[in-house]
Amino acid sequence: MKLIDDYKRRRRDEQELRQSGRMPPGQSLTNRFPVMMAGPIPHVDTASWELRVFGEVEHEMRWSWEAFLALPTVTVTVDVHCVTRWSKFDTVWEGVLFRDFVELFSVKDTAKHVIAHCDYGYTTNVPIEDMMKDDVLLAYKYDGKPLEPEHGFPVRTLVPHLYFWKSAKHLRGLEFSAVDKPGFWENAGYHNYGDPFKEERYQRRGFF
Ligand SMILES: Nc1nc2c(c(=O)[nH]1)N[C@H]1C(S)=C(S)[C@@H](COP(=O)(O)O)O[C@H]1N2
Ligand SMILES: [Mo]
Repeated sequence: MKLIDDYKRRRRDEQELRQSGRMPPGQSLTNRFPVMMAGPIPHVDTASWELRVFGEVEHEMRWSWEAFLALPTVTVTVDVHCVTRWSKFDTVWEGVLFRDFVELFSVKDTAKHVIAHCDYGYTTNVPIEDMMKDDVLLAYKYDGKPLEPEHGFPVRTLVPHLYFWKSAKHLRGLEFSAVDKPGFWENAGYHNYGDPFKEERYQRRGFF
Protein backbone atom coordinates (compact mmCIF):
# COMPACT_ATOMS: atom_id res chain seq x y z
CA MET A 1 0.00 0.00 0.00
CA LYS A 2 3.03 2.25 0.37
CA LEU A 3 3.03 3.06 -3.35
CA ILE A 4 -0.61 4.08 -3.26
CA ASP A 5 -0.09 6.18 -0.14
CA ASP A 6 2.87 7.94 -1.74
CA TYR A 7 0.82 8.57 -4.84
CA LYS A 8 -2.07 10.00 -2.84
CA ARG A 9 0.24 12.20 -0.82
CA ARG A 10 1.86 13.51 -3.96
CA ARG A 11 -1.53 14.32 -5.49
CA ARG A 12 -2.55 16.14 -2.32
CA ASP A 13 0.73 18.10 -2.15
CA GLU A 14 0.39 18.99 -5.79
CA GLN A 15 -3.15 20.26 -5.29
CA GLU A 16 -2.05 22.40 -2.36
CA LEU A 17 0.81 23.85 -4.35
CA ARG A 18 -1.56 24.73 -7.19
CA GLN A 19 -4.05 26.36 -4.85
CA SER A 20 -1.37 28.36 -3.07
CA GLY A 21 -0.14 29.77 -6.40
CA ARG A 22 3.30 28.22 -6.12
CA MET A 23 2.81 25.81 -9.01
CA PRO A 24 3.29 27.45 -12.41
CA PRO A 25 0.81 26.44 -15.12
CA GLY A 26 1.59 23.23 -16.99
CA GLN A 27 3.97 21.91 -14.32
CA SER A 28 3.80 18.97 -11.94
CA LEU A 29 5.55 18.06 -8.73
CA THR A 30 8.63 15.90 -8.49
CA ASN A 31 10.43 14.81 -5.36
CA ARG A 32 13.28 13.35 -7.38
CA PHE A 33 16.10 15.46 -8.74
CA PRO A 34 16.20 14.83 -12.50
CA VAL A 35 19.46 15.48 -14.34
CA MET A 36 19.10 17.65 -17.42
CA MET A 37 22.32 17.93 -19.37
CA ALA A 38 22.78 18.84 -23.01
CA GLY A 39 26.16 17.08 -23.26
CA PRO A 40 28.50 14.93 -21.21
CA ILE A 41 28.91 15.61 -17.50
CA PRO A 42 32.24 17.34 -16.93
CA HIS A 43 34.37 16.20 -14.02
CA VAL A 44 35.95 19.44 -12.96
CA ASP A 45 39.26 19.59 -11.12
CA THR A 46 39.02 22.43 -8.62
CA ALA A 47 42.83 22.74 -8.54
CA SER A 48 42.78 24.22 -12.03
CA TRP A 49 39.23 25.61 -12.03
CA GLU A 50 38.77 29.33 -12.07
CA LEU A 51 35.84 31.67 -12.35
CA ARG A 52 36.43 34.52 -14.75
CA VAL A 53 34.51 37.81 -14.75
CA PHE A 54 34.80 39.90 -17.90
CA GLY A 55 33.09 42.40 -20.19
CA GLU A 56 31.44 45.58 -18.97
CA VAL A 57 33.12 45.72 -15.56
CA GLU A 58 35.64 48.12 -14.06
CA HIS A 59 38.01 45.28 -13.13
CA GLU A 60 38.13 41.98 -14.96
CA MET A 61 38.87 39.31 -12.38
CA ARG A 62 39.51 35.63 -11.77
CA TRP A 63 38.83 33.54 -8.68
CA SER A 64 40.55 30.33 -7.85
CA TRP A 65 38.45 27.71 -6.07
CA GLU A 66 40.11 28.62 -2.77
CA ALA A 67 39.52 32.32 -3.21
CA PHE A 68 35.93 31.69 -4.22
CA LEU A 69 35.30 29.56 -1.13
CA ALA A 70 36.52 32.42 1.05
CA LEU A 71 33.63 34.65 -0.05
CA PRO A 72 30.66 35.02 2.31
CA THR A 73 27.69 32.80 1.49
CA VAL A 74 23.96 32.75 2.03
CA THR A 75 21.49 29.89 2.08
CA VAL A 76 18.17 30.10 0.24
CA THR A 77 15.14 27.81 0.04
CA VAL A 78 13.51 28.11 -3.36
CA ASP A 79 11.31 26.34 -5.90
CA VAL A 80 12.76 25.41 -9.29
CA HIS A 81 10.79 24.86 -12.48
CA CYS A 82 12.09 22.95 -15.48
CA VAL A 83 10.61 23.66 -18.88
CA THR A 84 10.18 19.87 -19.33
CA ARG A 85 7.30 20.33 -16.85
CA TRP A 86 8.68 19.21 -13.49
CA SER A 87 8.90 21.52 -10.51
CA LYS A 88 10.78 20.87 -7.32
CA PHE A 89 9.81 22.72 -4.16
CA ASP A 90 11.73 23.96 -1.13
CA THR A 91 15.17 23.15 -2.50
CA VAL A 92 18.00 24.40 -0.28
CA TRP A 93 21.12 25.96 -1.82
CA GLU A 94 24.16 27.70 -0.44
CA GLY A 95 26.44 30.01 -2.35
CA VAL A 96 27.58 33.54 -3.00
CA LEU A 97 24.76 36.05 -3.43
CA PHE A 98 25.22 37.45 -6.94
CA ARG A 99 24.28 40.93 -5.79
CA ASP A 100 27.12 40.87 -3.26
CA PHE A 101 29.54 39.27 -5.70
CA VAL A 102 29.29 42.15 -8.21
CA GLU A 103 30.42 44.60 -5.52
CA LEU A 104 33.87 43.04 -5.83
CA PHE A 105 34.54 44.36 -9.34
CA SER A 106 32.06 47.22 -10.06
CA VAL A 107 29.76 46.61 -12.97
CA LYS A 108 29.62 49.42 -15.54
CA ASP A 109 26.28 51.12 -16.27
CA THR A 110 26.57 49.80 -19.82
CA ALA A 111 26.15 46.17 -18.62
CA LYS A 112 22.59 45.04 -19.33
CA HIS A 113 22.93 41.26 -19.62
CA VAL A 114 24.83 38.57 -17.78
CA ILE A 115 25.99 35.64 -19.87
CA ALA A 116 26.98 32.52 -17.95
CA HIS A 117 29.75 30.52 -19.64
CA CYS A 118 30.12 26.85 -18.79
CA ASP A 119 32.11 23.75 -19.69
CA TYR A 120 31.63 22.50 -23.26
CA GLY A 121 30.46 25.93 -24.38
CA TYR A 122 27.02 25.94 -22.75
CA THR A 123 25.89 29.52 -22.23
CA THR A 124 22.73 31.20 -21.03
CA ASN A 125 21.69 34.85 -20.85
CA VAL A 126 19.81 36.67 -18.08
CA PRO A 127 19.02 40.40 -17.79
CA ILE A 128 21.23 41.96 -15.16
CA GLU A 129 18.31 43.23 -13.05
CA ASP A 130 17.10 39.62 -12.74
CA MET A 131 20.51 38.56 -11.47
CA MET A 132 20.24 41.18 -8.72
CA LYS A 133 17.24 39.53 -7.02
CA ASP A 134 17.74 38.38 -3.49
CA ASP A 135 17.71 34.63 -4.17
CA VAL A 136 20.09 34.55 -7.14
CA LEU A 137 23.28 32.73 -6.21
CA LEU A 138 26.51 31.34 -7.45
CA ALA A 139 25.59 28.12 -5.70
CA TYR A 140 28.03 25.43 -4.64
CA LYS A 141 26.07 23.44 -2.09
CA TYR A 142 22.76 21.65 -2.44
CA ASP A 143 21.07 20.32 0.68
CA GLY A 144 24.17 21.15 2.72
CA LYS A 145 26.53 19.14 0.52
CA PRO A 146 28.83 20.01 -2.39
CA LEU A 147 27.04 19.87 -5.75
CA GLU A 148 27.09 16.47 -7.44
CA PRO A 149 28.93 16.50 -10.80
CA GLU A 150 25.63 15.95 -12.63
CA HIS A 151 24.08 18.94 -10.85
CA GLY A 152 26.86 21.37 -11.64
CA PHE A 153 29.97 20.79 -9.55
CA PRO A 154 31.76 22.92 -8.57
CA VAL A 155 29.52 25.99 -9.04
CA ARG A 156 26.31 26.82 -10.85
CA THR A 157 24.20 29.90 -11.12
CA LEU A 158 20.82 29.66 -9.42
CA VAL A 159 18.10 31.87 -10.90
CA PRO A 160 14.98 30.37 -9.35
CA HIS A 161 12.38 32.74 -10.80
CA LEU A 162 13.20 31.70 -14.38
CA TYR A 163 12.98 28.24 -15.97
CA PHE A 164 15.78 26.07 -14.68
CA TRP A 165 17.78 26.06 -17.94
CA LYS A 166 18.80 29.62 -16.91
CA SER A 167 20.62 28.12 -13.89
CA ALA A 168 23.95 27.32 -15.52
CA LYS A 169 25.86 24.29 -14.24
CA HIS A 170 29.67 23.96 -14.30
CA LEU A 171 30.18 27.68 -14.36
CA ARG A 172 33.50 29.02 -15.69
CA GLY A 173 32.79 32.62 -16.55
CA LEU A 174 30.38 35.50 -16.15
CA GLU A 175 30.28 37.97 -18.98
CA PHE A 176 28.71 41.38 -18.45
CA SER A 177 27.43 42.53 -21.80
CA ALA A 178 25.82 45.63 -23.25
CA VAL A 179 24.07 43.51 -25.88
CA ASP A 180 21.99 40.42 -25.33
CA LYS A 181 23.53 37.08 -26.33
CA PRO A 182 20.99 34.26 -26.46
CA GLY A 183 22.60 31.02 -25.29
CA PHE A 184 22.33 27.30 -25.94
CA TRP A 185 18.61 26.73 -25.38
CA GLU A 186 17.56 30.24 -26.33
CA ASN A 187 19.10 29.66 -29.76
CA ALA A 188 17.39 26.27 -29.98
CA GLY A 189 13.93 27.87 -29.89
CA TYR A 190 13.35 28.30 -26.18
CA HIS A 191 12.15 31.62 -24.87
CA ASN A 192 14.72 34.35 -24.37
CA TYR A 193 13.44 35.22 -20.87
CA GLY A 194 11.62 32.12 -19.58
CA ASP A 195 9.16 33.13 -16.86
CA PRO A 196 7.50 29.88 -15.70
CA PHE A 197 4.42 31.68 -14.39
CA LYS A 198 3.79 33.11 -17.87
CA GLU A 199 4.69 29.79 -19.52
CA GLU A 200 7.40 31.44 -21.58
CA ARG A 201 8.64 28.10 -22.91
CA TYR A 202 9.32 28.60 -26.61
CA GLN A 203 9.50 31.44 -28.99
CA ARG A 204 9.39 31.72 -32.69
CA ARG A 205 12.22 33.43 -34.39
CA GLY A 206 12.27 34.79 -37.88
CA PHE A 207 9.48 35.89 -40.13
CA PHE A 208 6.43 33.88 -39.01
N1 LIG B 1 26.21 23.73 -18.22
C1 LIG B 1 24.95 23.36 -18.31
N2 LIG B 1 24.05 23.92 -17.47
C2 LIG B 1 22.76 23.57 -17.54
C3 LIG B 1 22.31 22.64 -18.50
C4 LIG B 1 23.27 22.07 -19.37
O1 LIG B 1 22.95 21.25 -20.24
N3 LIG B 1 24.58 22.45 -19.24
N4 LIG B 1 20.98 22.29 -18.56
C5 LIG B 1 20.03 23.26 -18.01
C6 LIG B 1 18.71 22.71 -17.90
S1 LIG B 1 17.85 22.50 -19.33
C7 LIG B 1 18.13 22.47 -16.68
S2 LIG B 1 16.50 22.03 -16.55
C8 LIG B 1 18.93 22.52 -15.44
C9 LIG B 1 18.87 21.17 -14.79
O2 LIG B 1 19.62 21.11 -13.63
P1 LIG B 1 19.77 19.70 -12.90
O3 LIG B 1 20.39 18.75 -13.90
O4 LIG B 1 20.62 19.98 -11.73
O5 LIG B 1 18.38 19.25 -12.56
O6 LIG B 1 20.29 22.85 -15.66
C10 LIG B 1 20.49 23.81 -16.67
N5 LIG B 1 21.88 24.14 -16.70
MO1 LIG C 1 15.65 22.12 -18.74
